[in-house]
Amino acid sequence: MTITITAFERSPDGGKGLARDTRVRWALEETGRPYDVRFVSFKAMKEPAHLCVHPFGQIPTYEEGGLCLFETGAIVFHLAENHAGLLPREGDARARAITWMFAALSTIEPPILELQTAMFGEGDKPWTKERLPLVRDRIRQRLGQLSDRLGDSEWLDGAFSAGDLLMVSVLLRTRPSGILDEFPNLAAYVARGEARPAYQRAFAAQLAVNAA
Ligand SMILES: N[C@@H](CCC(=O)N[C@@H](CS)C(=O)NCC(=O)O)C(=O)O
Repeated sequence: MTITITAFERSPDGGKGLARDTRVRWALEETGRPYDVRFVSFKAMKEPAHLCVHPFGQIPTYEEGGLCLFETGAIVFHLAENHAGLLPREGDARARAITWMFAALSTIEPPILELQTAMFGEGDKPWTKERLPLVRDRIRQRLGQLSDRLGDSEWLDGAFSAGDLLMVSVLLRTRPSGILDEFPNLAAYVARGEARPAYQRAFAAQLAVNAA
């Protein structure tokens, strides 16, 4: 069955791979699934045809036969559940890898998004100057805790998993702020993720569209 995802017609990051279709492309590449991409404009994302697939008018979405999914966590989980390569088979190890998926999206990503909102969405507000250091410190606190847990390990819990895929994807968003480089083991962890051939293919595919 053909898999179709949606992505920005033109990503605001110009192809740095920070738009969330990249993590879905990466999961598709890790699991060896071919896929098509339907590109949508910001305007089209808010129109009824797209809102049928994504109630919040965002990308990415995932369609396969009659199945329509949104939310990158759910899409990556769906792929990991149904194809080898992203979740351990053994029950406890699998549960721990899923825990890291949730940690990436519900503990690490929120303060990172807060910084983006503070800088780009509300950068002209009078409180921004005072707010930014607080938000940056909230990211530092979480990255410090993650750094302590990762230590010298290659991946978060044994072999590379969907937990690492989402964590690396989320951490990549801190790179422009410079905060990632304050934690050398996390910066190296992200670089290991980026070096994976599946990531390289995913990155190149989105770059080809956005750099064109
Ligand atoms: N929690 C959602 C977030 C999706 C999201 O924020 N997508 C962004 C692109 S990376 C988007 O569509 N932004 C445009 C908008 O919200 O209007 C997920 O993980 O899929």
